[in-house]
Amino acid sequence: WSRAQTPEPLAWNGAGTTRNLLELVLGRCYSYTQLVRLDLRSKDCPKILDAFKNAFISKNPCNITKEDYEPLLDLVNQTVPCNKSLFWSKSKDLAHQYTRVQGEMFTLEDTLLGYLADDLTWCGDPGSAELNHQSCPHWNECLSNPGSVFWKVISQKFAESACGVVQVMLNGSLSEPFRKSSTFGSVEVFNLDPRKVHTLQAWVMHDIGGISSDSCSSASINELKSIVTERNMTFTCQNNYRPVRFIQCVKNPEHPSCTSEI
Ligand code: N1C
Repeated sequence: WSRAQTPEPLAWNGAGTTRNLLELVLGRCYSYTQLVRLDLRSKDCPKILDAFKNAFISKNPCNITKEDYEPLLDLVNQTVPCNKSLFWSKSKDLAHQYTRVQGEMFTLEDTLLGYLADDLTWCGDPGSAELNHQSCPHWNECLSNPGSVFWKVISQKFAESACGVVQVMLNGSLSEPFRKSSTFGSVEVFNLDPRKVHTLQAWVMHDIGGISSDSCSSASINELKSIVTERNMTFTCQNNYRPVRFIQCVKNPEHPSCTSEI
């Protein structure tokens, strides 16, 4: 075989496709549908894997569109019960720890699509039907890459389908707990449907041991409040929502905020 018959894939600045990507996605699909959420046990995992692959295989990884993922979204088509959606921004680990213990609420990664892709990287190459394990576009190279488009489109669907009271966990240890450029600030807030969602409750969590401040009255949270109220939904905010604080306290049981009511 000469070199010319196995051309190098396009080179990008981001990490390449995760090793064993397809096995991981198929395994996660079986794990989710047969062990985690039995209400989805009739889903066809090999078909879901195929729709996932077809979204980006043999395509330029800077030209992926929302439409590329439509067949996958149509196959999965999962809804979250009203009052059970938990959005987050810059607080992923804590949000996941909370839903694991709480048991009834869903972050996007507690739905099948988010579960399949969490922490994975994937892209193909226009010149071949292979995955590119060498490199994938970094978001600063192009926004229409397989990962960014995927998270954007599934975040949009997740927000569109929310109903009742919805929650968002924000990171109060950052100077801007709410950022308009985040997925939560740019996609999710604007895709909540005010005819279905009447209230957005923000939980602003501060790291234990960091400086404690009243983030709910900060300029950043006020910006979120304006967006939500202008969209005809009620906004509420709590610093250090206690059920989530208890989870943080597992690692810091002696901290004053864990031993008293404050
Ligand atoms: O940009 P963010 O957070 O505000 O996005 C979080 C927000 C959540 O409410 C989720 O529903 O948007 C959804 N979401 C994910 O679930 C998700 N899992 C993994 C958005 N992005 C997600 N990722 C990856 O983390 C993805 O690569 C994206 O760029 C980051 C966003 O993290 P963030 O800035 O803390």
